[in-house]
Amino acid sequence: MSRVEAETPRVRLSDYAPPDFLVDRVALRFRLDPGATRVTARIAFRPNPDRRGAPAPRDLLLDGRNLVLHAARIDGAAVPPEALRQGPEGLRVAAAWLPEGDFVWEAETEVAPEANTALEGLYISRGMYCTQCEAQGFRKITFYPDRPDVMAPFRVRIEGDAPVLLSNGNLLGSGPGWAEWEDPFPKPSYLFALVAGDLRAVEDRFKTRSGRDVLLQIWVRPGDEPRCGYAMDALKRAMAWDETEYGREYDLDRFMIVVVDDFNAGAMENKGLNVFNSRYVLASPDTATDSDYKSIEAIVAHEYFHNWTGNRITCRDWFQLCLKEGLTVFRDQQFSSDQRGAGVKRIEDVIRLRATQFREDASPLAHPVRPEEYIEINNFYTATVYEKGAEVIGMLRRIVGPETYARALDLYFDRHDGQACTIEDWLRVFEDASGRDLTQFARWYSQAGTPHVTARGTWEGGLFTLALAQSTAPTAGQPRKAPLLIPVACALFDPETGAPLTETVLELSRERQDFTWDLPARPVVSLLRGFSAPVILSGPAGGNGGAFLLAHETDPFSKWQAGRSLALGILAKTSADPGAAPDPDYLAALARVAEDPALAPDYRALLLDLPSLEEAIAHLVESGRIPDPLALHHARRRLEAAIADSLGPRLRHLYDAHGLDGPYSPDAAAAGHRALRGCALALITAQDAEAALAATHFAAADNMTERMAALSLLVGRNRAEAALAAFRAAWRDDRLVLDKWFAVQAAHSPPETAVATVEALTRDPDFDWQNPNRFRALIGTFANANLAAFHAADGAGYRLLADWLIRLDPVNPQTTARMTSAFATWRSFDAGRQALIRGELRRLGARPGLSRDTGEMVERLLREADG
Ligand code: B3K
Ligand code: ZN
Repeated sequence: MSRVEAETPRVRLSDYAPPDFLVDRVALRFRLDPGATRVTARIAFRPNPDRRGAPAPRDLLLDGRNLVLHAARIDGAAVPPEALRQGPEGLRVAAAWLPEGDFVWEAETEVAPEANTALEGLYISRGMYCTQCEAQGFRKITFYPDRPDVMAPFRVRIEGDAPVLLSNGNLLGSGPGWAEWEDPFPKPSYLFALVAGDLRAVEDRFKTRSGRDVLLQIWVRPGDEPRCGYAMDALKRAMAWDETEYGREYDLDRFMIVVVDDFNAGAMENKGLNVFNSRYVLASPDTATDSDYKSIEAIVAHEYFHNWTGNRITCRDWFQLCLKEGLTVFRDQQFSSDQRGAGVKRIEDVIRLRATQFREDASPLAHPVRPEEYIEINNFYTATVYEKGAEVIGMLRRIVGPETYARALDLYFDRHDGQACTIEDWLRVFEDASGRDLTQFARWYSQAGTPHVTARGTWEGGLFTLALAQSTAPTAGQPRKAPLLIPVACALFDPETGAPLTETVLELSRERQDFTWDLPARPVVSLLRGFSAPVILSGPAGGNGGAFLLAHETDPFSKWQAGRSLALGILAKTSADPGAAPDPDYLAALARVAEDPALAPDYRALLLDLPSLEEAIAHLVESGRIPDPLALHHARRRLEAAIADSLGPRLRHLYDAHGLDGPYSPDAAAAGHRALRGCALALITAQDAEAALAATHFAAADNMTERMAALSLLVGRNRAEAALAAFRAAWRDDRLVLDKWFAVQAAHSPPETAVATVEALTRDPDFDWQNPNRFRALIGTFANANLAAFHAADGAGYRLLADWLIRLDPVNPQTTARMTSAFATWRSFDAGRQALIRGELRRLGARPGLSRDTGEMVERLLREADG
């Protein structure tokens, strides 16, 4: 069956073939109407010279879904019906009807944006027209070779009643009811965008270093203008940073961001016209938390950075997604690290990597950074492609060094500007810049699963030997794994003085490898400093678990990891044995760091923060045990209380010392004080006698960060009734804040009552479940952030999620499919829970008319168990 005829084709990397036809230019005309928008597309095609040898005849295959075709012409002449074959996936124009060389295809199609609840293609969000084309939404707008290796300049005319009509590129002209745009840079269709509505612009300007004056606009609904300041500031900082750090300048006369309320993703990097989920732009001290501000900065930068890594140089096919996403995440991490401090940023990135990507790698959803097949590509916008993709680049930079990395990137931009590229192109640039053979390193892109590295140290006769070994467990479709090239940053410490004796990066390339040093005494070893590779480290010499390292390590990540490992060990032990006392060395070390003025407040907050339940579960699973989420939840509570006991009055001192006077500022330093104070508050109120402080804190808070910190504690301690009512009354009309009101209850309600609370909230008149932000705030937060409740032994949590996925799937397959991943870890639990989850997955999978997005996810989730 051909691509356009098959219902659910499985697409394989190995089947890649270049397009038969290239596009020289595209002209689109939209006549907007909610129920019947007319799209006229004029597309200049040219046979691809690279396909000259390919077997004839070459039909013209155009992707297209849910389109009504009104007219089709080639070089101005109507195409007869017998020349066309339309299927659910597109249109085939028989080769016999095509001219020999270049030709212009013209089609008039009709779509119904108001009926488009999937939020892919052209849709309407609260009265505003909006598009989302990545990965394959353009085919829901017009017939087109909707693949990223077909790049063309676009000209767009929009006609409609809306006062503001926007598309990519530079504005050619506008008048009442129309506007014309031109994007001179050849781009793939997934970067096309159109927005129309009653919008207002917040404007600023940026002068590039070569002197180009760029108009910056953030388009919002009337009334939201005062909440764009931070995003605009972040944008200007990102533009300047990309010039100084990567030598990349902006290339159009204007850069626009549009804010929409209904959006499946966080944001989208359409050329010159980024579209953002409102939660990643709109912020004021009263409505956004420090963590919201941090995300806004990172995502605004990420989408802007795509202009070079993604748009100017794009992906040849969707298997190469990490080429743009891994690199752009790496770049946004570097940016945030420069803006806010490297140590804390690295730790936050590792926490996220472990919670999302390690979790995925340990599940039936494991796939390589460059996947090899898919049914629905939207299912592969994953932590593996994004976060592990970024880690792979970080390792590459470590291996070749920062100077060579910079030269390789210059070469990448010079060599590939305007092209659609592959991972092979990317790695070749590094080979050329460094002179190294990266054949083994390339396995990071093709081999799924998180490697386990074990370490053993022996000291004998003045010789210290570190024996490292690596292995990666089988994953779906990959029963046997080859050794990877793993950079292991390492330091050896003098056990007496605590001073580092040596600091180096070991390259572990074989299954087992010894490294030796002449040393007069046995050193203390710290491995994986800076988290130099995305691996799970264990073993006596490599556990980084000692109070010694918590005291003496100078690498911020490894110092933090030392404390984290101790905490995880305690949780594992005390969840199985509730009477066991936490390790006094750990408590003593924590008391020291809590008060160490040499450590920045945000870093101290991370040191004091306990591992999440998710992390504690993963730790047990990694060491071959079956986790009991509820027991771990209680163990975590007991450990909080024990820390509070042990720190005693120091906590109150921290709480008082880190209160800030004056107006709220979202900068990292101020946020650090709030984070440390929030940590102290959580520990203080872990003691029943002090619980009232949370209510006092809530009442006194003059910003959303402190308000939410207190509210989550009150909800967790079942004392939130009054605060929740006050919060809701104050923010009734603010959608983003109301999302927080739903989310805080979903995340923090105690396990005994959470399912009932969430069920009651689904009946709340403000539970607008078709809005992805609201659905994620309640259902997604419950399933991903309240694990003790979600994993309730009677299966009520699982049933609740499955019921809502069944309801959402026909409306919004993408958001549904994504949320099935809450079930990903199901095989880690006991037989009872496994049977319950399997039952829910089968119930979901058996729904008549299930979307291909969700169908593929359910199939992958069940595959190992059901063969
Ligand atoms: N490239 C978009 C993600 C699109 C999601 C498609 N399902 C945002 C980003 O990564 O920058
Ligand atoms: Zn991206």
